Amino acid sequence: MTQTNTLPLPTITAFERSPDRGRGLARDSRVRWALEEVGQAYDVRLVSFAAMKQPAHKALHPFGQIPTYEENGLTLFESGAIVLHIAERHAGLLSGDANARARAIAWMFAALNTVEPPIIERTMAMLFEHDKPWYAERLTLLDERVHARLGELSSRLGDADWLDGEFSAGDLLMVTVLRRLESSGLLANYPTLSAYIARAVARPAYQRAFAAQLAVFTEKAVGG
Ligand code: GTB
Repeated sequence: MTQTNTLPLPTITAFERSPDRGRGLARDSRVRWALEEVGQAYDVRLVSFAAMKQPAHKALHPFGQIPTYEENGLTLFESGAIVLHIAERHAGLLSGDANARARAIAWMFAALNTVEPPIIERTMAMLFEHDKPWYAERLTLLDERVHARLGELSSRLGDADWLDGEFSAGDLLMVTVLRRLESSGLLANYPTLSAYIARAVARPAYQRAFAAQLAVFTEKAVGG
């Protein structure tokens, strides 16, 4: 008798109802995109805000958030670690050349450690501090910090398509981070970065990932 070894698909978690209303800004999107880039099928378990804080989910994610990733006995949290894991296990997101691979990983850290924090801080201020008397002054400061990073990133990218040679997991994370500014108007001064984002989101893998997360929102909006 022939035995077929069919491993279960990796399973990620995502918002049952994403507050971004299907704009693909929640961090499951970067994991979906990475899986699509490498051609790995996956399952999704949708979780409510309440369920995220329950022990069953906290056993997967100590901070009670999405995304998580489960695969054949391995459970991961932190979107950057999940994308790195996917990139290390499959071809397509990290170069075979050791130095190029190390540089791409540096860009992954840069996206999450250097570019994302001022963007998140600005978003948090807009959400939670807009009624404070010092809000306008603070927003100016936060805008300046974001502009500093965008200017530096734009200069480095120059007229290249991607941050370091071929498209990599570094570009994938950087673009998901930059996309969070799309409605802010701050990208308007950086045509180089806007073109970079446009190039990345035109990738078929991105389009599939975006459509998958949008389908969750549409289904929930229609189905209640
Ligand atoms: N560092 C972690 C990672 O990279 O995985 C951060 C994970 C995280 O912030 N998860 C968020 C979450 O679970 C969802 S992505 N939040 C629920 C909670 O903490 O209780 C962050 C996010 C949320 C909403 C939007 N949006 O509406 O535009 C965008 C991004």
